[in-house]
Amino acid sequence: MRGLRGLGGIVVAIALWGASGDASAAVWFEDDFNGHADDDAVVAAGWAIVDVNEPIEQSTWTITNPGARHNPPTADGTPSDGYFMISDSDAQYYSNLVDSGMSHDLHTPSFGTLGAGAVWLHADVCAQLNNDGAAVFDIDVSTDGGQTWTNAFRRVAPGRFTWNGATTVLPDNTNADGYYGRLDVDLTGLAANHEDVRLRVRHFEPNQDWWIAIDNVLIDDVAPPRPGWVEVFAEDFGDGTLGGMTVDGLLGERTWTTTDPGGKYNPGLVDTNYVNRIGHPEVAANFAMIDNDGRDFAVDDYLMTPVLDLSALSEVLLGYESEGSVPVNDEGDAMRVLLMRDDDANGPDADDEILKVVFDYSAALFEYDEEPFYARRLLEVPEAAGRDDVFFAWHFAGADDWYWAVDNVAVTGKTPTPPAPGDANNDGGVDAADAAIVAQFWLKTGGARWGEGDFNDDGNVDDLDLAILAANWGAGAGGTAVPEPSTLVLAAVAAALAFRIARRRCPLR
Ligand SMILES: [Ca+2]
Ligand SMILES: [Ca+2]
Ligand SMILES: [Ca+2]
Ligand SMILES: [Ca+2]
Repeated sequence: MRGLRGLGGIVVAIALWGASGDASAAVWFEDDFNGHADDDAVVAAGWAIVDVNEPIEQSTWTITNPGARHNPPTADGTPSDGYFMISDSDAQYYSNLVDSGMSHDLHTPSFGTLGAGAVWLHADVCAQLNNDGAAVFDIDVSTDGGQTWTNAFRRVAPGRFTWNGATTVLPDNTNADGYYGRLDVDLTGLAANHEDVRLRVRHFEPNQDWWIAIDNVLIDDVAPPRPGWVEVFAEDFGDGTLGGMTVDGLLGERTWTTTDPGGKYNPGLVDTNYVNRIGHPEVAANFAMIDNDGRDFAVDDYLMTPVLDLSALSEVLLGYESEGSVPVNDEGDAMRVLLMRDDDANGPDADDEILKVVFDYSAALFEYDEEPFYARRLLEVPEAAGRDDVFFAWHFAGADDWYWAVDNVAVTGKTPTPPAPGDANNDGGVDAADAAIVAQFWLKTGGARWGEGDFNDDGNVDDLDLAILAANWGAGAGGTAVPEPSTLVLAAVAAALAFRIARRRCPLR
């Protein structure tokens, strides 16, 4: 059990908070592949193309794009440019064996990270694994010249067990589904401060399972964006309704709903076209979903936030969880996230003006629409800052095109002047109301926001944030410290500790 950190922890926490977003980047390695004319040039640049355990498939990594795929998606889903690397299981005619260890690997050149405080991998990735396939997408790290490797990121085809009978590297509710878009992986714990670091990208045991494509590999010390400290809108569908969101479009039998009309959610279950990631392990399916699977008529429907007042914000960030398969078969198919303007001032509707396609899922896929992708996204939307007439929409159009599930929508932002550290509710003071917020979200891990008490921007609400709260108790509100701050700090700490103890009596969820 971790105890409260002492004064040293408080100092470290404040230093971490103050350091976010200002230092210049250290780049440890980068390659956009555009300078390599062929595979020999890729290898000459220090990359290694390695087939492990004598694969049957001919899915060796190559820059020649034998299946003529689109470039992998960048941060807004649109394709990257120039050359990229791909392991294409669908562009050849054989099948590897499950549990054989057969793998198609791509090793980066060796690079050093001495002095690194943080190491992040950023890359544009389409890992289309196949819903009923067996493929695994791994990113591993070695700091000993490739002698040993440790896994840093994993995705597993959801049908690897149920359809292919694999007994190793099994899919579960934390690793199933493919990945589509800019990928950010924190390698700090595995790769920081070493002389000789290599990554390997694995297409492990593909079984005629589409492909993995990667471009714009960048390894630096810059963390991806974090939510802003101003919480404008949040919806987790926790009460089983669409809550603050509305729907417009064709509004047929299968539009956006929280009722899981196709029965795609079973807690703990992983299968080919189920909701494998979002919601688990909740008993009820509390997310929004449009499910057109097996329904041979059109949907063209929008899930929309309210009109948002972002006029005081200099930065706007849209966060959401997404799981589904992309309709790409027919003209008019769409799966995209939009910034829209309520141009007729009557509230959000499907006919309002599209200001920006924030993320487009169909721009960089080749074909086929039943392979599920999962991501928790946080997208910067500068076009929304300063406006009071905009809303966000999730637009899905197609016919008999599987499903899209969306959860944990959060629109956050930043004001030109940040609030006092610890001011969770951004009301100008650090006080009992903020302590109550920290207590409410205590020990939340992954995806926590400032408005939930994550003051050091690491996505978690824990001792470090409590230390920041305590160190700034009474700050703000004109700079007037409340009387006897030490007493109130003790009260806040006691409240949080009591909450933690209560939580630990229950099984961790
Ligand atoms: Ca490129
Ligand atoms: Ca309108
Ligand atoms: Ca406050
Ligand atoms: Ca934190």
